[in-house]
Amino acid sequence: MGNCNGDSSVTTDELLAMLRLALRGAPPEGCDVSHPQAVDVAEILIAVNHAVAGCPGAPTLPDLVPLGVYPSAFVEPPLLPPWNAVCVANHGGQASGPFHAAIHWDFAYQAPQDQLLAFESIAAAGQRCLNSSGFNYGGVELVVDSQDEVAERDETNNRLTGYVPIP
Ligand SMILES: [Ca+2]
Ligand SMILES: [Ca+2]
Repeated sequence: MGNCNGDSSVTTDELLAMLRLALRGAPPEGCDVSHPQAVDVAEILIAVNHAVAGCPGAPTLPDLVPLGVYPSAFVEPPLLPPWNAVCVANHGGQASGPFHAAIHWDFAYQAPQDQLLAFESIAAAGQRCLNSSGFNYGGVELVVDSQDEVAERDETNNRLTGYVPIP
């Protein structure tokens, strides 16, 4: 809707062409209009929404989301050695490319500890678990793409806090 040249995006020019069509009833250049009389305000609003949000089916950015930190024996398939599995999903429409995830441990029994894990690319709608180095339990904060290497659809959902229990 409103996308005249098939490039999966709606430009201002295409919106203006729709407005002209609505006002004059004449199809704009470059548009294959199958219902020349039928452009109305509702259709223009849909086109405006597409211009703002992107057309349905258009390629979207990756979106990394932290799933959790678990004892490695609890993920499927289990990771060895039995340390902590750090699991991340990509809810976006494109592979993420490589990125880093930062883990901050808040222990009751020793000084806090920070770890940085290097992830390989995660496919669109995929997920991946990496083994951390060493087994820890306690409060944990996981931040995916902590070094801002991936442009994401949503940059606000990259942080998760949790607690890894003593197994
Ligand atoms: Ca994200
Ligand atoms: Ca990012």
